[in-house]
Amino acid sequence: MTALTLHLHPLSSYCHKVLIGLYEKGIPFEPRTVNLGDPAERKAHAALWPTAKIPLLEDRAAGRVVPETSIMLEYLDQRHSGGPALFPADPERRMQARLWDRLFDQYVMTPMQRIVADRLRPEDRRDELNVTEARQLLDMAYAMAEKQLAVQAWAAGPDFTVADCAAAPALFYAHIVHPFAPELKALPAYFERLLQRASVQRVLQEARPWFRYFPYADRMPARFLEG
Ligand SMILES: N[C@@H](CCC(=O)N[C@@H](CS)C(=O)NCC(=O)O)C(=O)O
Repeated sequence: MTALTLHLHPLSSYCHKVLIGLYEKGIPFEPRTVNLGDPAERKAHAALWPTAKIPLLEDRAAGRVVPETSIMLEYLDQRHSGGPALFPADPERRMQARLWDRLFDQYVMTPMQRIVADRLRPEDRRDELNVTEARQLLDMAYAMAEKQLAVQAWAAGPDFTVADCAAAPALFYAHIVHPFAPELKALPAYFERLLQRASVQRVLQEARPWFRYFPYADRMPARFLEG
């Protein structure tokens, strides 16, 4: 048994972000599924860390709980030298990696989650303005990423970093709820590069049995449901 436990749900985009980092670096861990819809499980999870978000990393050997996906990846990167440096040693590169991690979380993951959450509401409680604003944010973020990826292979420079761990699940779900516009070229090409990573393929493969529960499963491209 490994000392690291990742509390997660197999469909969750933020869980995918940390799983990609763990697989990239080849770090052994025990996945533990949490059902936040179950009040008792939510209460037990909130007792570990008050935000009650998933994922949550528990390092029993160190006797600590590590919250927030970017911090979990930094914690893992500091302690495990295998695989790519998710937080590059060079200060400028590291800052760029942190920046693009933040940008993908806040301007792709967050509006994507707003659109998905709206679909889960009863029809008479849906908020069209909220969804329109989220779509505008995604258009802005796609255009910003398009410029960045026109000149480099990965989100924050020439190497795979924490920013790509954040980008992969964010773009995966976002491109289903809000497809890339046809004029975008570098961003879809980058997304295809992400899909070629063994870590990303593994995460999507493991999530496949759960995709039918995604509120926009009806729009999920067949290639993610087969194989
Ligand atoms: N800022 C947090 C966000 C985590 C997050 O939003 N997780 C979602 C799942 S993808 C969640 O726990 N949602 C359930 C809830 O908010 O009750 C992080 O980076 O760890």
